[in-house]
Amino acid sequence: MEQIMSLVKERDPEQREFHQAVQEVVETVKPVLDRNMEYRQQAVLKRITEPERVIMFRVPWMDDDGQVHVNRGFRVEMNSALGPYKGGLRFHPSVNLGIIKFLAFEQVFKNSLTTLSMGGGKGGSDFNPKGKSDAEVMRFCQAFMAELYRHIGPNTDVPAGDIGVGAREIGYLFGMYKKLSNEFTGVLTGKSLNWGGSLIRPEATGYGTVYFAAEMLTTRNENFENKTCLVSGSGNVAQFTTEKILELGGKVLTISDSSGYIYDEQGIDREKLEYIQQLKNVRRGRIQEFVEKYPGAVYTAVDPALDYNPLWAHKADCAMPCATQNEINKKDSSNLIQGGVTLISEGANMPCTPEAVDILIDQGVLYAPGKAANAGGVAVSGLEMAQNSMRLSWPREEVDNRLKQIMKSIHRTCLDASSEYGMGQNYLVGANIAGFTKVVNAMLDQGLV
Ligand code: NDP
Ligand code: 2IT
Repeated sequence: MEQIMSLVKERDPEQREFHQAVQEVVETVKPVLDRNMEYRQQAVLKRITEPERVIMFRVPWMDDDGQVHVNRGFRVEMNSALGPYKGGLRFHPSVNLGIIKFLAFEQVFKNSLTTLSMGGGKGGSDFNPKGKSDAEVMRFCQAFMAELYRHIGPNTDVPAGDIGVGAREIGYLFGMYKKLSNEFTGVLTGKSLNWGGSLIRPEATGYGTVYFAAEMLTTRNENFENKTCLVSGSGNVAQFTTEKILELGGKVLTISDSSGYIYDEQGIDREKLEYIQQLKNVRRGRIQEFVEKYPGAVYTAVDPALDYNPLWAHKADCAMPCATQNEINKKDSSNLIQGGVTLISEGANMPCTPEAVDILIDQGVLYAPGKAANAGGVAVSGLEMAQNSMRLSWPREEVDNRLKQIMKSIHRTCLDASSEYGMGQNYLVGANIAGFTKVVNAMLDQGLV
C-alpha cells in the first residue's frame, strides 16, 4: 500500500487531490487484495491509478472587447473496463490536472456502482464563467469543443456537466460537436429536453443524494419528516437536494456560494427555493441577495481568517455538502457532531477531508461518500444514453423510478460489501470495495491492455 502511494506521489508530486482520492481507495480495498493474490500479481493498483489517456489542450478565445485569452483544456480518460468513458466537465479557475484526475478516479468507482455500463472520465478547464456574457461563454465552449470533439463520441467518451457547466454550456458544446462531426448523436448528456435530454437529469444528482440518505435513515427506522438539514452550495446539486428534502418533509436551514452562506431559521421553503433558482440560474447573482428579499434570514460572508466554516456549526440533524471538494475539515466535522448531526450524504465530490471522515465514522454518523450518494446524476446520464440509443424518451415517473431503484441498489451493494468484509455499516468501505471489485474483475477479464 505504501509502495503504491509513494509511486503515485513521486510521479506527480503536485497532484494533492489525486493523492487524497487514491489514498482513500487504496486503504479501504486492502482486505480485497489480501484475499485475492491474482489482484497483486496483476498489479491492479498500479494499473487503476494510471489514466488510460490524458488529453491537455490550448483553448484560445476572444472576449467581447476583442481581447485574446488562452485557457487550458483537459480530458482524463481514466478507465474503460466497464464501458465508454463517462463523466462531467468542470469550468472553474481552480481546475488543474490533479483536480481532474481525482474527479476521473472517483468517477470510475461511482459509475461502477450505478449498475450501468460506463467507464470513468472527467474533463474541464480553468476558464471562469463568472461575469462572462453569453456570447463569451459560447465562444469559449466552441473553442473548447474545437479540440475535444476529435477525442469523444457516443461509444468512446461521453462528457456532461459539473461545476460551471450546466444546460447553457452543454447546448453550446453540443452545437459545435454536431457541426464538426456532421452527426446528431448522444455524445453529451445533460442536454435540453427538446433535443435529446432526459427528464429528471437536472434533478438527478440532488434527488439521488436524498434518496440515498433516506435509505440510510430507513436502517434506523427513521425518515426525513421534520429533520433539519444543512445544505452547502446553491448550484444544480444543492437546489435539487433542497427540493427533495422539502418533498420528504424535512427542513433546509442553509444554502451557500463561494462568497458566504444564508442561515434561515424558518427554513428554505418552495417559494424561497424558486427565488434561489431564478437568482442563480437566470440572473447569475450572488446568494447574499437572498436576505434583501427575505430579511428574516442571516447572511455570513466567508472569513478567510477562520479555520472552520460556521455553516457547519449550526444545530441540525443532517448535512448535505453540495459545493466542492474539501469543504468540511476536521473542525467542521467536530462541529457537526456537536450540533447534533447524525447523517451526512455527500452531493459534492470528496467534500470531506480524510481527517473529517475519520471523525464522522468514529462517532457513528451515517456517512455516505460522494461516489455512492451522488451517483444518481451519472446514473440518469446513463439512462439518457440508453434513451438516445433507442431514439425514445421515457416519462418523468419512469426515469425517477429507475433513479430510486438505482440508489436503493447502490445502498444495498455498499452495505453488503461492507458486511462481507466485517466492517458493519461502513458505506465508505462498502462503496470502495464494491466499486473496485467490479472494475478490477472486468480489467482482468480483458487482459493486459
Ligand atoms: P454548480 O456550478 O451548479 O454549483 C456549484 C456551487 O458550489 C455554487 O454554489 C458555487 O458557488 C459553489 N462552489 C463552487 N466552487 C466552490 C469553492 N471552491 N468554494 C465554495 N463554494 C464553491 O455545480 P454543481 O451543483 O453541478 O456541482 C456541485 C458539486 O457536486 C461538485 O462537487 C460536483 O463535482 C458535484 N457533482 C455534480 C454532479 C452534477 O450532475 N452536476 C454530479 C455529481 C457530483 P459560486 O457560485 O460562488 O461559484
Ligand atoms: O461527478 C459527476 O458524477 C458528474 N458531474 C456527472 C457526470 C455525468 O456524466 O453525468
